[in-house]
Amino acid sequence: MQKRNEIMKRSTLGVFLVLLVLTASWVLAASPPFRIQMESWSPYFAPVAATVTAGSTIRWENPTGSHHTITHDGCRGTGACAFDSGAIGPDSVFELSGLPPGLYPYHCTLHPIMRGTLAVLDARHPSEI
Ligand SMILES: [Cu+2]
Repeated sequence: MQKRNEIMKRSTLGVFLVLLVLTASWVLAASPPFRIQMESWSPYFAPVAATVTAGSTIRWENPTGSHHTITHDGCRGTGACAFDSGAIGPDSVFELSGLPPGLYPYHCTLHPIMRGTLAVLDARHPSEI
């Protein structure tokens, strides 16, 4: 009887742990995207310097009346091009996820005066970029 109670306790703990992991992964998967708003006036992105942790989804929203792009600065030279949205129309969004930790300056190819920076931090080492 003693042994049976022990088995019951362990299996209850096991079920609890499985439920905990499932709940945690659901919460993480359901976390809302980090939002960056495009604007028609300086500094053109709000926030213009954004910081997120790796694994986050970043969503650029275009409430302006013009098309814009979200283009990593590496795309215009010989560097590595991390992302390039193509034209994002009015009232449209561009979502990005899965970026490795790093610093990503970006611009709009249609209006090169529009410039922003995205910092993706390693969640385990948030002080390093
Ligand atoms: Cu633009």
